[in-house]
Amino acid sequence: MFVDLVEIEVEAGDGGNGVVSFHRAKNIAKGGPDGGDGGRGGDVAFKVDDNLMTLMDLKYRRKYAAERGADGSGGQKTGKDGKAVIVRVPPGTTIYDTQDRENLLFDLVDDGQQFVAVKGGRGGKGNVHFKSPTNQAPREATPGRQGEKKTLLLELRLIADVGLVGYPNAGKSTTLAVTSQAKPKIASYPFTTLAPNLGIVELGNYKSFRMADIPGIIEGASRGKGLGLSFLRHIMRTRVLLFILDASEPNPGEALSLLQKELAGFDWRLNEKPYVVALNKIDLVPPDRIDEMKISFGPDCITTSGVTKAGIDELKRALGEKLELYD
Ligand SMILES: Nc1nc2c(ncn2[C@@H]2O[C@H](COP(=O)(O)OP(=O)(O)OP(=O)(O)O)[C@@H](O)[C@H]2O)c(=O)[nH]1
Ligand SMILES: [Mg+2]
Repeated sequence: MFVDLVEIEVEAGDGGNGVVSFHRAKNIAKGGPDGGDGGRGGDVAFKVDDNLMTLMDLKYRRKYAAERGADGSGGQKTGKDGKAVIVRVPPGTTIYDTQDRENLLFDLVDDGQQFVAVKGGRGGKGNVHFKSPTNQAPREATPGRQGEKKTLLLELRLIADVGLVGYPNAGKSTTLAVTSQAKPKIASYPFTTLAPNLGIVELGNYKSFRMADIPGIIEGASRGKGLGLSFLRHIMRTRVLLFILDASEPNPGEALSLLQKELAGFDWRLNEKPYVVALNKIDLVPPDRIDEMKISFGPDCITTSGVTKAGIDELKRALGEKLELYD
């Protein structure tokens, strides 16, 4: 199952208490104060793990609480710090406070990157700290501070350079499959792809880019039709869009403007992104019609076939060039 949105509770550990204690020894009648401090509570942190692709694990466990710090003890012993909890998340996880959804707390991108979401409470002070010239036997110690608590919204936005956009059945997954090692499901019915796929497209000379395939979009998707537009969040951070149009359909030009309209309905910034158009399925189109379409779409349009692989190398090159141009 692909999970890209979860709400969870995180609770850092409270600090341990400082204690009141006095030094006791055989030949000392009244020893001085020796109550130690409490340990620090554990933090709850998030850490990027490149091997994860979804937030699924977090769907089944909604609460993460770290350990409390131990209380101090006599002999000026500080209590042990509470153990932290580290929650592993896929790259591209963005974290918001549910109380303030506009305010991005953190954007976790690189493998190993870590973010402390809630801090453990400080330990309290033992009575050893309260000794003064006028008070040699303080009976004062402070309790540990409370650990922070938050409810967080985690949203996954896949990290890719190029995002595939198109109507269902246009050949998006096929294009990903013939340009990368990815093996997405391909079938001759709409809405075959139900969750995003990622592939790495090799350009040679050690150059490559990441391409994301998402479910198809239909007219009215911004009003919830089909699978809706929520998957578009996965192409929000791509640098270039690749529109896949079915060239064997009567009006691919209209398909492009409808797609762009739906994108604008989700977030106008999507339409500001540079793009390349692939007129796909040209193996089903007579040559003179192909020439006609090439002229009307202009230079940023490549004619392709996922079946004969015509135009696929040219498409990879065009995407590579666009990415370099908008680096
Ligand atoms: N003739 C021909 N068929 C193609 C071409 N590309 C894809 N197809 C076929 O079109 C159908 C849909 O292909 P997909 O790659 O699953 O399309 P999609 O855009 O990912 O579809 P959804 O995931 O449903 O949105 C499959 O039967 C493919 O084999 C092509 O260039 N030529
Ligand atoms: Mg697909």
